[in-house]
Amino acid sequence: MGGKTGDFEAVRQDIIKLLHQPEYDDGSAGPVLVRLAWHSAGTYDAETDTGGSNGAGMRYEAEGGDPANAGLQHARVFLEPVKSKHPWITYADLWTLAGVVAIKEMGGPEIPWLGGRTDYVDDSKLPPRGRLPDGAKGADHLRWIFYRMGFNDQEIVALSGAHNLGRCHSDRSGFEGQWVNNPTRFSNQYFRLMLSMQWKKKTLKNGVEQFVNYDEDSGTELMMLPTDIALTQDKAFIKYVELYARDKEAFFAAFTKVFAKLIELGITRDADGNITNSDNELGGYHA
Ligand code: CCH
Repeated sequence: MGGKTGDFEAVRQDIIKLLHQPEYDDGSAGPVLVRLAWHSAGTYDAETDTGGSNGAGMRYEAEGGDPANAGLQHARVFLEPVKSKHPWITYADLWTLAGVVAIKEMGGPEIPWLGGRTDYVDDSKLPPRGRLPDGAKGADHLRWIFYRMGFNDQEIVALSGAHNLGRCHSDRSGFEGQWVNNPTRFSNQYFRLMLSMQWKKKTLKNGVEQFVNYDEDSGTELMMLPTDIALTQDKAFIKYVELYARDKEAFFAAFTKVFAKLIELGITRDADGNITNSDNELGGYHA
């Protein structure tokens, strides 16, 4: 049965139904869907107004084949039945909506989301590769990447809290393991563990360096990327790490705001919420 054009609520319900994936990772498609939403939007460059979620460029090799996007085909495949059932929705809307729905369903905040993104690819706005962050780097790199999108230090830290979800896969990024014990539950545990545990550098068999801590309670080895640890080594960043570690509500409020901003990068709307820089007639539908 096909969905009614513009019925974003029906799409939401079908995304919720596909989150449970017993054979996949930790049993949920949620984390990789959140990463898909983020990478679809995180190519944005404020100065040239290029990149961003409009256009769903990851469908094509130039962007989809960027090594930074390795593994995100799993997320796109999970969503394909939803696209087939609701063919009127654009991929750009579907990917961002799936991220928002997944966060909510995993116990996170309700993030405001508006539809209307286009799948029209404007060749002059195609982002070059290399716009997404490299986990092997440090605070300067994070600022260089996220300032380009128009974020500040507080927003960088809040966004990083998404690493409460999911895991690293050695066959995707080269890093391996999860940040927290329950990687399908959205919380501020990532910040708490970052401060409370002793993180030791470890070189994996593939030569990749990350930080690890063996957790005796659960018998699991948890990990942090060098970019995660960089948040604790920088005077401006650590203030927000400390705030979000002790105040879950403050983190949820900040994350809501900054994720909503992320998925709107490069999109302009009129007062009614209708997109003014897209050729999509669905602009402005609220879900
Ligand atoms: Fe991330 N992230 N991310 N990340 N990320 C990875 C996985 C996830 C960086 C690197 C990595 C954000 C910011 C950064 C998620 C959400 C967000 C992985 C492992 C690397 C590496 C990929 C793999 O091997 O599968 C770096 C560097 C930054 C710099 O800030 C932001 C922002 C968000 C969202 C708001 C999520 C979720 C995952 C888990 C994916 C999964 O498949 O489980």
